[in-house]
Amino acid sequence: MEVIWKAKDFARTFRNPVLTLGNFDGVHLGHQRIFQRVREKAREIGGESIAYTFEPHPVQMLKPERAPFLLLPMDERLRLIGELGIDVVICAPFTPEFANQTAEEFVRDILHAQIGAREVFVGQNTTFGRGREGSVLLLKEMGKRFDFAVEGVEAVQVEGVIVSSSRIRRLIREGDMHGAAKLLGRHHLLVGQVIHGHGRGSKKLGFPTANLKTAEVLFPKPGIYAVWALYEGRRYLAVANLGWNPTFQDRKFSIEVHILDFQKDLYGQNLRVEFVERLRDEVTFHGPEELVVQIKKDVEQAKKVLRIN
Ligand code: RBF
Ligand code: MG
Repeated sequence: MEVIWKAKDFARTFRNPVLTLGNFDGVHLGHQRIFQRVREKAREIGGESIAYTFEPHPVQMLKPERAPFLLLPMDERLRLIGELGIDVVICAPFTPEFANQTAEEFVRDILHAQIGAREVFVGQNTTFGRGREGSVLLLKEMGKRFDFAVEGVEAVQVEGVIVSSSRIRRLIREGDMHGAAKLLGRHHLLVGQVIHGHGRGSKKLGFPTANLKTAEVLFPKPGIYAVWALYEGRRYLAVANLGWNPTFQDRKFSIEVHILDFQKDLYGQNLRVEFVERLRDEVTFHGPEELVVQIKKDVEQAKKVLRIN
């Protein structure tokens, strides 16, 4: 997959471009359906499939105080879009000037003049342009003028629930990882670099943990989780603790992962963590012995959960 980090004026021309437009935070089942339609149409007309997206997320620029924590950092979003078979992602720097374009200017100058879109697929509720004035309806009208076809793709429903990034965020904040996974079509993921913690896990408890430094994304509700740790293309059974280690009065929030049957030193390495199930709240124990008894139980429970997930 090719990534173009420019709003317009890219040198590249496209063959029969089939395009979609959006933020795609989470790359959830709804987005996946749109990408699938784009890919099918591109194959049908011998065109290139293109996703047009923005960085940073528009609300981060327009209303930073109201911006949600995102489900995925940009590089992960791109990786997932690539895995879904999209040929080109155009990632427009979302500047004040860019945000100030009217919806008509955006369609005329970028979708039509710059890209030469043949077909455009968007979610039914997509908005774009200054003040979010542009809609599917406007796209359809302008498509007649500039000779491209527009299709509003219906939202995906799972068990009667409409898949949306905001609903998924809510489930993750509540610790409902199975609920979130149903709408994402995959487990919620945190990616980070392993940094130095206290060294207490290995020395004092016999449960070494990799402490993660992540991008500013949405964290699941604090607590203990059964997780998959992904490292160098392999999946390992693991448990994670998101919290403050109250037993040791740490006060600082940390994300720690204990990988089962794993000895390697991971400092400085990148680790991906898939959250499968929340096991319990973090508890203040009377001392390390009590905590160790509980961690052993957590490990056993995580094994059960992960064997079937
Ligand atoms: N610390 C706590 O203070 N309370 C807990 O309930 C708790 N549960 C944990 C469960 C697991 C599976 C793991 C790996 C760690 C847990 N910890 C908990 C964190 C522990 O205090 C920490 O890993 C060590 O202090 C090293 O930083
Ligand atoms: Mg540690």
